[in-house]
Amino acid sequence: MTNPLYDALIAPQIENDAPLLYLQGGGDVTGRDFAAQAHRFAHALKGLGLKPGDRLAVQIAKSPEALALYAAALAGGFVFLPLNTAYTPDEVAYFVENSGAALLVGDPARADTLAPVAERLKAQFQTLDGAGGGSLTDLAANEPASFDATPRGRDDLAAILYTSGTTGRSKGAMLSQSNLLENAQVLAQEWRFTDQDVLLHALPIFHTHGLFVASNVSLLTGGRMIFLPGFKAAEVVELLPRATAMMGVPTFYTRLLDDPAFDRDLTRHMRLFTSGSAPLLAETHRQFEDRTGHRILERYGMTETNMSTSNPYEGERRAGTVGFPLPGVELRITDPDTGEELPQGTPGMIEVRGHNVFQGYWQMPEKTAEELRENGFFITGDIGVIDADGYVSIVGRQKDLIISGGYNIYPKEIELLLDEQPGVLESAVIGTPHPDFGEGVVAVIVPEPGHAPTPEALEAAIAPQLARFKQPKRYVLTDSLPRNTMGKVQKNLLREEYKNSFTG
Ligand code: MCA
Ligand code: AMP
Repeated sequence: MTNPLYDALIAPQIENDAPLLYLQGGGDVTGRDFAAQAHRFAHALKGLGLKPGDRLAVQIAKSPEALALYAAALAGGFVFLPLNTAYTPDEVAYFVENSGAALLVGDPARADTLAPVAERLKAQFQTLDGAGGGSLTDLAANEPASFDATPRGRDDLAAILYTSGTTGRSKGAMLSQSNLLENAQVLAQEWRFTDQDVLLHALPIFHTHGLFVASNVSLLTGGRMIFLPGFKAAEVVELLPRATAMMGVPTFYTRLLDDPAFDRDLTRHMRLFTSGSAPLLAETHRQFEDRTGHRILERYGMTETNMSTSNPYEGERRAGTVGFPLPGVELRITDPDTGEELPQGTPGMIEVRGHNVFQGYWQMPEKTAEELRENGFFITGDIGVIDADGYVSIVGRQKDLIISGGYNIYPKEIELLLDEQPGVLESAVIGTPHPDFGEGVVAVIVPEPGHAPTPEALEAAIAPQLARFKQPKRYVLTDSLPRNTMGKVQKNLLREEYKNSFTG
């Protein structure tokens, strides 16, 4: 028996003496060194008692070692569970508890708050910092540089990524070996990735986009990555001349366009820019083409489905659309109320089925049943329409979700915290146009009679529990919330009323 993902992504690096990762400020990591580090980590994890199928939760800065830890999880058959570095210890605790993680790896700078979380939840705790140091690296230091990969089947879980629910807590999307491998193979083919590519990698590696779309595709095709800890426009401008491809969220592209140094010359030898995770404005698409001559290739995906659609590599990349279903993916538009398929040209619920669709939510069979039909179609919560040429456009969302700078923010989670605060009668959290993040979070607060809670007090109260990027960037007080006859808050009216919160 083999280990399909390890065999395809990591094993080819064992004999690779060429650079795999170019690092900021010079220096690089060869494929051989990367594989050796992954193998040493895999031994260390086994030494800690982790068994195949155990969940390995990590909340660590992006670094070559962080990627090697992902590779180690693949090698050992551990289920990789990456977490946003912005999450507070309270947020991390939920993921560790819900997944029953055997080990939490966190930044040493946060050990004083994360170690007690792990201890309370009976998980082990180790550290790894952004420079690659920490207790896990120390443990691994004297381990062998080779490792016999644990056999895995195509349906075995490779990763669990948490995604928030419109109601209730986050759900762990279970992704199998074949979900990840087949999607990477399709993307590599569709986007023409080869071992000649140098991918400028500035995305975080705790989400689908940076880990499975960017890193997996590059590893699969034997290319190299300029591996940056995060996105800084000036740095990207400096490094672009060494790259052939870049993947980004729309905020990357608007920030690049804001930089006067970003021009046609800098991107002359680039062959591909892709965008996803949030809607790319048709206006940004056009400005980008005017400035560089490149048409950004927009694609659409979800944590539960990896990538489902893409604009064509050859052929028209149509602004404002997410292109066609990928090979091996079926996409249909249905009536959100009845589930009946709708005629072409009619907007409705996007449902997808194929190799890319996840295995269900971790230990939440009823949630899985609500969103994954017995016939294999996954109900995305996105409203879309297919035009006469077959291009899919996303025209809205049925789920109450804000996407800010490519991060998903669920209003319910914030409203529940705000509603608990003294002086708050009720609240509604909405997303309104934001020049940098696409959408920005606005909290509309109805105070209790005689109270006027201040933004400062509200912010201070929710900060310990909520990652910074989820916290409202504006608070407004109002007398009452608009409701329909069913008593449901009409957020569309609020979005209209406060639409100039960040752009006015
Ligand atoms: C940072 N801040 C944010 C965000 N990022 N606020 C709202 N939304 C954000 N996305 C806050 C910081 O906490 C800080 O708060 C202030 O904004 C300014 O921070 P700044 O230094 O400008 O931020 P940054 O470090 O430059 O980050 C912006 C970013 C980053 C580069 C756009 O958010 C990012 O890398 N986004 C990519 C997300 C991504 O990979 N999504 C893929 C999900 P203060 O100053 O007040 O303290 S996967 C997915 O969605 C599906 C599957 C798909 O299709 O890909
Ligand atoms: P996540 O739950 O983080 O995986 O986010 C997935 C959601 O991001 C999708 O359900 C869409 O609402 C949104 N999304 C991803 N790509 C695009 C895109 N190209 N255009 C519009 N929305 C997108």
